[in-house]
Formats: sequence, C-alpha cells, structure tokens
Amino acid sequence: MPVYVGLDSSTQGLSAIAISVAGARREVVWQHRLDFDADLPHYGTRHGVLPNDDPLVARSSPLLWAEALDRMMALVPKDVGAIAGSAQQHGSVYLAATAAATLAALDSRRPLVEQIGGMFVRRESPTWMDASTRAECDAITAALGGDDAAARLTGSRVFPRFTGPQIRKFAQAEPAGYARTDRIHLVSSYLASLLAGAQAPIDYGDGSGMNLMDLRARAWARAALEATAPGLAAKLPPLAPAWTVVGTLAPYWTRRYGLPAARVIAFSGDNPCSLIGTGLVGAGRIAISLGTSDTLFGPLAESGYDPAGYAHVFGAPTGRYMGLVCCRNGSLARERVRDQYGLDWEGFGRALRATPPGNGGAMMLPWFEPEATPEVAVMGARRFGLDADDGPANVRAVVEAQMLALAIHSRWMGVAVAAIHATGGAAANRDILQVMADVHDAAVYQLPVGNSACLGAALRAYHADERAAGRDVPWEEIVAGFAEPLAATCVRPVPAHVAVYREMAQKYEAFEREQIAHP
Ligand code: ADP
Ligand code: XUL
Repeated sequence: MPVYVGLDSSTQGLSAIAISVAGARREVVWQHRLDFDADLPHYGTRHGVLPNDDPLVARSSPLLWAEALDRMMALVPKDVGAIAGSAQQHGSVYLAATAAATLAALDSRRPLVEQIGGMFVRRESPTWMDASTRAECDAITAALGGDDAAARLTGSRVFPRFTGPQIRKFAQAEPAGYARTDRIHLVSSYLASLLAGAQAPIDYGDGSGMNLMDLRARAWARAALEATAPGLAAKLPPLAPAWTVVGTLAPYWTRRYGLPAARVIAFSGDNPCSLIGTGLVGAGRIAISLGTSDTLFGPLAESGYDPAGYAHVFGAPTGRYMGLVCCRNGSLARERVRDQYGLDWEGFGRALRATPPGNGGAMMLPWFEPEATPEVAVMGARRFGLDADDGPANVRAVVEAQMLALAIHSRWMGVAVAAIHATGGAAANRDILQVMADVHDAAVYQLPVGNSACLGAALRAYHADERAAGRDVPWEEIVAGFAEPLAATCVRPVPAHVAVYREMAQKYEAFEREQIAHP
C-alpha cells in the first residue's frame, strides 16, 4: 500500500508528512522540515521574508520555494501514491510565456533552480505579510461598489495582502512587466505546477483569498478582474475543486529521485488544508492555529461574510465553506515579548502562571507589525495601564490580547463553540492554551499531529486519490485516526476566569476602536 504525502510551504519553511492508511494502521510514517533562513541562507531571508526598506513590503523568492521543494523531494518516501500540498495564502508568482515550455522540459540531471530562473517576470513574490497596497484596495473597493459589495462577491473585503490588490500594484508600477506576464500563480498552484511539469489550476479554497473569485459561483468574477488590472482573465489559471488531479510527478522528479509517477493533486492554501488537518469536517467546533500568524477558523454550511469586515469566507476542501480570522501579530509578537524580557518558552509559561487573568486591568494591542485584524498600518505595540518594564505583565498582555482579538472578530461566524482544536507551533504551550480556554469559554484540545496544514494536505492526497479511483470516501473516514483531538490533553475553562474575560472583552474592544480611530 503506497503512502500519501503532504507538503506545506509556509512563511518560514517547507514541511512534509507521509501517512500510511493501510488497514488499521493509520499513522504518520515520515516527516521532515526545512527552515528557509537556516537551511537556505543564500537567499538572505529573515523569518522567510527578504529585507526591504519599506516596512510595509514583505516579499520572498519563488526560487527559494522551488529549491526547498527540490531538496524535500529528494527525501520523500519512494512509495508515494499521491502528493498534495498546502502553501501560505495570497502570495503570488509571475511567469512569462516561456514557462510552459520550461516546465515541460526539465532536465533531471541539473538542479531545478538552474533551469527555471528565466521563467519569472518578477524575481521577488509578494507574500501574505505584504501590507503595502492600501491605495490599490481603495480603488478596487470603489470600483466594486464599496466594502460590503466586495465582501459579498468575493467573501472578503479588499485586503492589502490579498492577491488582487498586489496584482494591481504591479500592473500600475511596472506595466511592461505586467504585459510580459503570461500566468499569475498563487504559491500553491506554482508549486503544483513544478511537480506536475505543467501549469496547474488554482483550487477554490486558495482562489477565494484573492479578491478575484465569485465565492458562490466559484468562477473568476469579471467585475473584480476588471477592477484590478487590464487583461487579467487571460493571465489567471483555471479554477478547480481541491481534489482535482493536476497530473503525475514530472519525469524530472521520477528520474532524479527514483519516485513513481504518483498523482499530483491540486495544492490549496494553508488555512483550507488546516481545516482538514484539524479534523473540522463537521459543524460545532473551531480550530485556532498559533503559527507565524494566529488564525481562527471553522466550517460554515453556507457562504456569507463578516459584516464588520475583518474576517474571510473561503471555499473549503470539502466543497463547502469556511470562516477565517487572521491576526498577523502571532508567534513573532510572542517571541518579541519573550526576547525583550530575556525569557525562554518555559519562562514565558511561568510568567503566565504568575500573573492574574485580566492582568489587573492592564492591556496591550500587540501590533508590532502592521495588523490585518483589525487593519492597522501604523506599527508599534500600544499599552494601556501596562508598565513596559514589567515582564510578566507584558507576557500576559500579549497573549490575552491575541486571544481576545480572535474571539471578538469571530463572533459573526455564529458558532456556539463547544471545543477548540489547537494547532501551530505555540499550541505546544499549555499555559497559552489556558488563556485560550478561558477567553473562549471552551475546552481546548491538542492534536496528535502538530503541523495541521501539512497533515491536511496529506489527507487531501488520500481523499483525491480514492476519488480518482472511483471511491468517494466520506471526510469523517478520511480524517479518522489522524486529526481527532486527544482527550487527555483537554484544557478546561475556569469559570471565574471566563467571567473576567467577558468583562475585559468590552474594554479591549473599546481600546481597539479608539486606537483604530487615532492610530
Ligand atoms: P508557521 O506558520 O511558519 O508554520 P509554526 O506553526 O511552525 O509556524 O509555528 C512556529 C512558531 O511556534 C515559532 O515561531 C515559535 O514562536 C512558536 N513556538 C514553538 N514552540 C513554542 C512554545 N513552546 N511556546 C510558544 N510558542 C512556541
Ligand atoms: C490568511 C493568511 C495567513 C497565511 C499564512 O488569510 O494570510 O494565515 O495563509 O501562511
């Protein structure tokens, strides 16, 4: 029985997981991670992003993503049956007309990056952390008839990191480069194209992170394309369901690494993949991922939108929908506070245990970097009644702020949250999870596999491979044994703390509103 492989190209690294589903033995049989800064230092990234004088600009290198893929594929188990992937959402890759021929003729005797350099129109790709397109967002929003109209059509208001405004900025700043662009990929569809040796489609899940897709019709929205850049329809890949078989591993991979011609399944965004990897295939539960970004997400039966405008509705890999709140100041903000007070994660947890829930009324808005939820471009943490020299109080303040922001800005989803599945690097920290449980008044569980986006991709490979063989295996069956929360890890809310946070949420909201009005 072959194994199924999932890849996850995130902000800071590339991970891979192989799962076995043979009989009763359903387990992760292999995993590996490459860190962009440490393992591919010649690109000069910091936390996966290239240096730039403008703090609002955040780009990375499409060649770096390709080289990481090449290194990873050398290590992938040789009995891979199908491979799918996950990638940071919104980031985009701009290819010239020569790309199709380049992809089709990759020579297995030479490294990938030596052969593909000529196919990029832009050597730097905007990432999801890029916040430099406010003017473009305003222009697109106006052309679509306002915030609500844009959100109703595409599932989200127009956001700086979304692909549409990034494309508009490029088309206006570099019209010749834009004219030379034959195909604009997301990071997900770009990586799938490299594996298949042919241009891959964009799946509905990642496609809904572009402000270019009609969420309900699951088709490119002509009005949005016209509001973004001229001639855009001809430059976009087709849209497709997440279970689409894009092709098989190109001869480059089979010859170079002795891999079989395994099916390549459409890649998707990391959040849609995490929905599967956290086992959220039915209603009533949500997941919170504490990674580079902090995200809260859960399945939605119907498409819809957040009337307050901060959150997103995406297509889900199940064919239905998902709601998502994304706060940009996640792990890096926690690390910043940790380092500022000379702590390690153990010390960070001790500081949480040593301080009272509610922090004696002290609060922080942890907007060290430009924030997306709520949208704030003027960076810098704001403190309210909080002594900047008090390490433990600042540790508590950053975590409380992050949990309150996720809770407040996800109310529109209308989910009566009974349980939260926690994932991402910081979900290992049970002191952070206690704050999560108390703020959300819900039991929090850790999951058996930490990298939910990567696991979700592997599970999607399994699902799509079965489907391609004519078997439509129910999602509950796909995730069983892999993404079920571990009962023994349950962190329960403490009623007295819940009461503190119910009151604090109102004060936090007022503090947030005031700082948005007067940044
Ligand atoms: P990505 O979004 O890049 O996939 P991950 O989900 O792998 O990120 O999370 C990585 C982050 O997890 C690190 O940047 C680090 O801040 C955080 N992390 C790791 N261990 C702990 C811990 N014990 N407590 C809190 N945060 C942690
Ligand atoms: C979601 C978002 C982030 C990235 C992180 O809208 O921007 O969660 O997908 O990789």
